[in-house]
Amino acid sequence: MKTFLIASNRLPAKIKRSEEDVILEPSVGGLATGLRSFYQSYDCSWIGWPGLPSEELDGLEDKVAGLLEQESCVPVHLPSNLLNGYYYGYANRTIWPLFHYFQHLADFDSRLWESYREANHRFADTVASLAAPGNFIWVHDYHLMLLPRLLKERLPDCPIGYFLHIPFPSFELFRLLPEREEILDGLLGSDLVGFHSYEYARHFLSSALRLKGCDIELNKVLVGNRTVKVDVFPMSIDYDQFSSPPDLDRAGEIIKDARQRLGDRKMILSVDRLDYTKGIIQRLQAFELFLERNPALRDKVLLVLLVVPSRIAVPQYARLKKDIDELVGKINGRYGGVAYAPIAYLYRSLDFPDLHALYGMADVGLVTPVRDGMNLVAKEYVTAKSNGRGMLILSEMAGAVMELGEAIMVNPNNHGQVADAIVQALQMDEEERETRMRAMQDRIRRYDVTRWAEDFTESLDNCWVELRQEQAAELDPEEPGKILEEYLKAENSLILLDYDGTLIDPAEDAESEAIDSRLRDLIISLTNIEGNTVVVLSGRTKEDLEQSVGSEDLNLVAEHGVWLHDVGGKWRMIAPLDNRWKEDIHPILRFYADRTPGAYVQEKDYSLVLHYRKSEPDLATIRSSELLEALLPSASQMDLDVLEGEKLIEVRNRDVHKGRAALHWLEKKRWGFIMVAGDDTTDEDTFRAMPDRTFSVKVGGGHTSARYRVKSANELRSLLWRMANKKV
Ligand code: ADQ
Repeated sequence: MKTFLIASNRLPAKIKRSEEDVILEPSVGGLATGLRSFYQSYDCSWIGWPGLPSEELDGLEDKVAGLLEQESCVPVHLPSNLLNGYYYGYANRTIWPLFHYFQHLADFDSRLWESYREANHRFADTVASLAAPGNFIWVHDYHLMLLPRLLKERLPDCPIGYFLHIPFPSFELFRLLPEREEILDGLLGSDLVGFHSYEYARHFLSSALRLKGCDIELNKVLVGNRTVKVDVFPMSIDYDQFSSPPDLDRAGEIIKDARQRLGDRKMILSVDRLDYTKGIIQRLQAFELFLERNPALRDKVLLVLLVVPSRIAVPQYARLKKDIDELVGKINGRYGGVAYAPIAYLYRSLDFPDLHALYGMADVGLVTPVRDGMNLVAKEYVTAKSNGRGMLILSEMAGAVMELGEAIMVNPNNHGQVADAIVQALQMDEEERETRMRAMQDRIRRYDVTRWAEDFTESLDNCWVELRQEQAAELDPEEPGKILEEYLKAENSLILLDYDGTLIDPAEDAESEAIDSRLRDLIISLTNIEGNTVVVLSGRTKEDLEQSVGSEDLNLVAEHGVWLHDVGGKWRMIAPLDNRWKEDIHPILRFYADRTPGAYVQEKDYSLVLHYRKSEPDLATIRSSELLEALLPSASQMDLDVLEGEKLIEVRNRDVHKGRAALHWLEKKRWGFIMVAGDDTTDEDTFRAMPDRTFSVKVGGGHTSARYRVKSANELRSLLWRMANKKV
């Protein structure tokens, strides 16, 4: 059985003080209930803060640990000064507002950040002390965004998944965060990062691209020699629990009260945690407008406004509570009578039977957050209306809209639209309500919370298997083992080396004359060893390549295989080539370069290249796919290959590639040892053109057909130096 370690800020059970003792209470809330069945079917430990500052548990730590152990929970104790900076501070006063697009409420204070970092380190210490190689680690939410990286460094043999329960904002917002790069680094320590919606995943990828310059292949981010998968897992609820009939015997007085007060009025239900993102003020304003515009309906409805206390220690929440109290008072004062008030306001947490019964009674579920990662209340309400007799009004700004498209959609800031939606929901005919509600219920049933958890963990498992396959080729330049052994045994060796990205790192080594000259020494040393044939293959022009490595005493390939140069010989073309096609293709490339700031066209003897390394990445992606489409018809007519390289598109004669050029040397004799090293897609041609026994080495991350991998150009050079020094 797999072992899972789950880490989240809160545990599924919370500690409460009673006199001199402590007791354990189950936590409510989506994550705790959602993961319960998953949690019970695996060997799991849950690591989190037990809900009280450590000072309040002084002397009771053993008792707390014992109680939590019975629930397979392990506490991370945090003192109140740290909690203030980490939980009430950076998590809820910086990240929460910023990620929900309330930028004006975000507090950028480096002291809060320090606490956040410290708390994440404490979580890392606890998780690392419990983990064994092969354990699966699942980190949750915005409180612990640094944790994946801290764990990856200490537990390289554990798959790490991370799920964000709130929106990931657009790059324009995210870039405002002073610690944006540390946060991204933290998240990119995971093997799998999950979001509720595609939009959040897209924003995350865009930030990784723009801020870290990471290479992205579809939904995979290449980080050094690792791949991080990014995917969408819309969280759901326990369908069976909410779809079963409410247990009215267990429901309390509150339900009796509600029935009496309701009479034959229709009930509109609003349920949220106290939070400015939930749009409670805007909802009340819209309800007021509804009452104003519809005098005939005034005494026919009751809005039950249920608000759960939350984060009241954060000043904005205390202020919001006051504003809600006042607005409810104002509306009730204006539209209520002696025996009736249009809003029944409850500021408390309800037990499940009460909440469930209220969902069952409500004719309309009014869920209008101004921004919400998902919103489980909407799914709970729809599921609880198994008689099909309710209607959901849902904000476009909730992540849940993607799955609840049959609800009446509203913009929560458009009070007129929300007021009209209430009328529409109240007056909708039975058949239409039922059809819409059933469609939503079916979808929630198919993807309930258990499916969600399984989907995430299976996906993490798959990532790990893929990763291990990729890692199987990892080569330690200091201990190259078989590769060196075979090389030393062989009487004659063919060594084919790509230049940019393989022998030199374009970011770190470019334009460095010291590197160029040391590299020349290395290539010459290897070439001078008896029996060795070394070839440097490049996409550069022959002039450019000569300038970097010289030419006289080297075997070289320029322009991806158009030009060949043998030791002591002259440059010659691989085959007679025609380049008249350039007249037609050049204007197309230039047209795209002119419309893409930072892009330019390079003309080589037998190819044309559009470079866009310096362009705005999103625009470059759009333009390059447009360009590929525009080039396709001409390319097939003129027998040209269109190639996507590292931030470039190259057009060249078909069948001219490094692989073909490599054959020129491969076919010269029967080699005892063959090695090929490369870093990008153009080198994959060479890897594939070689016999199976070839020692192919990929430099850096990403998919490859090579057998081995080293992390960087620097590592490859170390390996080559060892080869040069061992056999002199
Ligand atoms: P929340 O912001 O807490 O969660 P939500 O998804 O609506 O928002 O979950 C609230 C939970 O609290 C629901 O399960 C609901 O039943 C319960 N609840 C609400 N009022 C209650 C009351 N008075 N008494 C008892 N229980 C009550 C965050 C993100 C969301 C995301 C979830 C899950 O902000 O966008 O959907 O995580 O990922």
